[in-house]
Amino acid sequence: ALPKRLIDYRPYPFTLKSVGLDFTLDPDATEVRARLAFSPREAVAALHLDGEELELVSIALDGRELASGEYQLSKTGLTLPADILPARDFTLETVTRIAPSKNTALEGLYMSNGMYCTQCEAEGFRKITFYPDRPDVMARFHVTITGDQPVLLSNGDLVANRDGYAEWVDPWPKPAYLFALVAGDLRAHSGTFTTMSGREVATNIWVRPGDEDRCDFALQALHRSMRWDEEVYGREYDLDIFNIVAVDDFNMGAMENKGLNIFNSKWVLASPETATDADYERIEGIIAHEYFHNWTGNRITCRDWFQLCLKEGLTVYRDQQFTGDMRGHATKRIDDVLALRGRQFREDRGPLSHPPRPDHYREINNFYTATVYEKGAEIVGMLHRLLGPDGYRAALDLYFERHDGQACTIEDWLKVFEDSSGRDLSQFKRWYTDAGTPTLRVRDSFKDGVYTLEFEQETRPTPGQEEKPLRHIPIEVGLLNENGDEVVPSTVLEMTEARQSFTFDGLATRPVPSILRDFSAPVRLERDADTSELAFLLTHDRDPFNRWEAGRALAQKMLIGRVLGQEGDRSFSDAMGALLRDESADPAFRALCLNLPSEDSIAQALYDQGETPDPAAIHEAREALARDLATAHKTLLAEIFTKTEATAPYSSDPEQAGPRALRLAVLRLLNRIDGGARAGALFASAENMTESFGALAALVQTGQDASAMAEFRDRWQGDRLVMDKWFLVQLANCPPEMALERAETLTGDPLFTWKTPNRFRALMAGLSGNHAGFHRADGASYRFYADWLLKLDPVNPQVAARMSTAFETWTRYDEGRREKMRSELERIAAQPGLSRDLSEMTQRLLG
Ligand code: HT7
Ligand code: ZN
Repeated sequence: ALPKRLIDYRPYPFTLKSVGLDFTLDPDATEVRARLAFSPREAVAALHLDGEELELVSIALDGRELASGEYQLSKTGLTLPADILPARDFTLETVTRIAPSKNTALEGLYMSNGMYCTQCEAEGFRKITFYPDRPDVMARFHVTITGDQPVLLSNGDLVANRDGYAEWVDPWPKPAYLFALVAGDLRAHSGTFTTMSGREVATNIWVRPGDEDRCDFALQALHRSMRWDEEVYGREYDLDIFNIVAVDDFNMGAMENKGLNIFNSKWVLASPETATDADYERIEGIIAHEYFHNWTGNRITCRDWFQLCLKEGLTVYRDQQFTGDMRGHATKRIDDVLALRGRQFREDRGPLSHPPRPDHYREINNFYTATVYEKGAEIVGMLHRLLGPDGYRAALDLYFERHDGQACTIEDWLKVFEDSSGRDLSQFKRWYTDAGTPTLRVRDSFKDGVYTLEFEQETRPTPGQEEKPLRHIPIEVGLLNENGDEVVPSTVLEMTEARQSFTFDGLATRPVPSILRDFSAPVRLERDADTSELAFLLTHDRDPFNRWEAGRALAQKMLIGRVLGQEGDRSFSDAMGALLRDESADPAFRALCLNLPSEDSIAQALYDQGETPDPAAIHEAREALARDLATAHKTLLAEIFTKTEATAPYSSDPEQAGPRALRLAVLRLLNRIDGGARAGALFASAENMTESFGALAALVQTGQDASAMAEFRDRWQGDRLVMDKWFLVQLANCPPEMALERAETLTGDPLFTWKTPNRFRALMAGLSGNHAGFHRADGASYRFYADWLLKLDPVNPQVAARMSTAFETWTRYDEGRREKMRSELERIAAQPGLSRDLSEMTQRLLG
């Protein structure tokens, strides 16, 4: 199929005044009666409705049954020619039949553990009924559900409910991708929330029987999110009920359907015994994210799918702010930058690089990417930094006032910022339209009390974009004197030229610069800072992000030096020693500093420097550095390990989670020299999943984990979420030479229910997350992985396509590995009947 292009956008020629949907549920033959009330916007236009894999039972125009010659039915939809349509308002009524029990792709209406549920974003609604399935067609929905399930849910407010029948009316016009239906034997964990204007909202978390006692954290997180959106953005919830449903079979994390969010159960259910601190934080963040979509995504939606980052970038930015407010801004920023570099920079450096607002695609499901989400959020953060807090809030107020109820574009969004601030953002817009991560090179000089920072920006060509016009880059900078005092406080420099100098005068001595504070722009900063300067910043910088960044740069220097066979020095080890002794520093922050860069990020750094990464050498170097660090500080580390032992009952609050994170970071180091003794003891005594799983992960690293793994499996085999962890950790963390063999064995485990996305992802991400194990020189892991993608593709193309990104770095490596990955990709591409999803991915990966 030809790609869809942004420039081909045309408004839909009809408005849809109302939608009535009647569902009669049946696993093999659900009947959907749809009444669509249209009003023509253009004099003469054919009516096209999207529809896929639907059986059309009947069709009537204004009550008149149509004969088969009066319309055209194709694999992609239904068209009524202009000449049979009245020039006034009309109603089209169709009856279609679908088979939810046969829907393994989990798009449209499907079944999970006997429960009906839907996933309509991006283009799933067309698998439910014939409809203009595009986000700029917004309508009010009235839904009835007939079925023998005890709980029948849809969007909006419940207006009728009796045995086997429910009726839902959503007063807010919405695009079809926000439609949802759930039916099943579900239990609610319920609460109420009083909005800022005093309205009572019923809040429910719906789960399978038996899971009710793992919902309260999610419910409280929802209430915190609702309050936060009122306080920080002035946004109030707009229905009388807010439902969240947890399902086990789900292609992504969660979905923001109006008033009826559907979640992967992994991101709802939590108890101290089964969820880690990281899970708790993530659950809170995802609950917030989906809730925040109610305004940024639902009330104001996207005109077309090219504008996806309009809702996703903004909503990610909002959930990042929220988590920062709940749990601490410094550590949240570091986590977000780690994720951005680990996923988005990686994506941007390879064949899948694309702009946050792409201008063409074949399969939109392939564009729910780190670039759209995480880079999209960075762009919103840059706007916030450029305009300041008041300017940002004024722009957002105007956005909600001007565009409520509309389907918008990035142009609309930027215009709001321009109008409210009076600034010209035409150069800034390139962050949305251009792909690639700019490199920012810095040089400095000092003469007669004047300090000069000279910046140079460059962006490499990316697929389809050879020319790279200059970006508008906010660079937050502070200057420190030799005592560590801030002589120039944080200021935002705005770079718009290819080369640009900024001067600071009246300085007594040459300052130490702290550049790109708080990671003020998603760029790669290149600066030749020596190790003493980095150690100085790690100790003195007021900006916590740059303190951490200095430590990271030291670690990276050390690791790259080792891989390249250079002599190391003690600077990193000394700096970490100082940090370990600094009890005034936040434990969570110290934990982040102690975590060594991942093997994948070391490979990326080497590649960026023009070197060919050797996965085995990288693994060795990282292990050796961890061992050396542990040996150099073993007494101090052991003291911290003892001191951070919790005495209070478990809570996932940052006050407890921080020291726990430090304790586990310390454990991972000591584990390298104590033969797993501490990890074994902790595994035996742990009373919460954070420590139990942390200890297990450490044991896996030694390769001596067989009995712990068996014990863990015995205890948790009945718990699908904990078992996903079990599948993942034993592959991601094991010695690389064991990874493939373990993966092969695990695929034979009766608990490897590979059609369940969470389970498939756990195993495959475990293998691909073991950098040296996945990139074995003989290419055997590549073959195994590709075989499984091919097996999954006919069942669930979305997940297969998404998982193919394990190959996105193939151009980084040596000839041998490149050839092997290329030939696996070619083998996939040549598979007869390959899905559009996986076919687009392999073609883009091959370039
Ligand atoms: N907006 C939601 C995206 C989503 C999705 C997309 C494609 C296929 C399945 C999906 N499930 C959810 C989630 C979000 O960003 O909030
Ligand atoms: Zn989202």
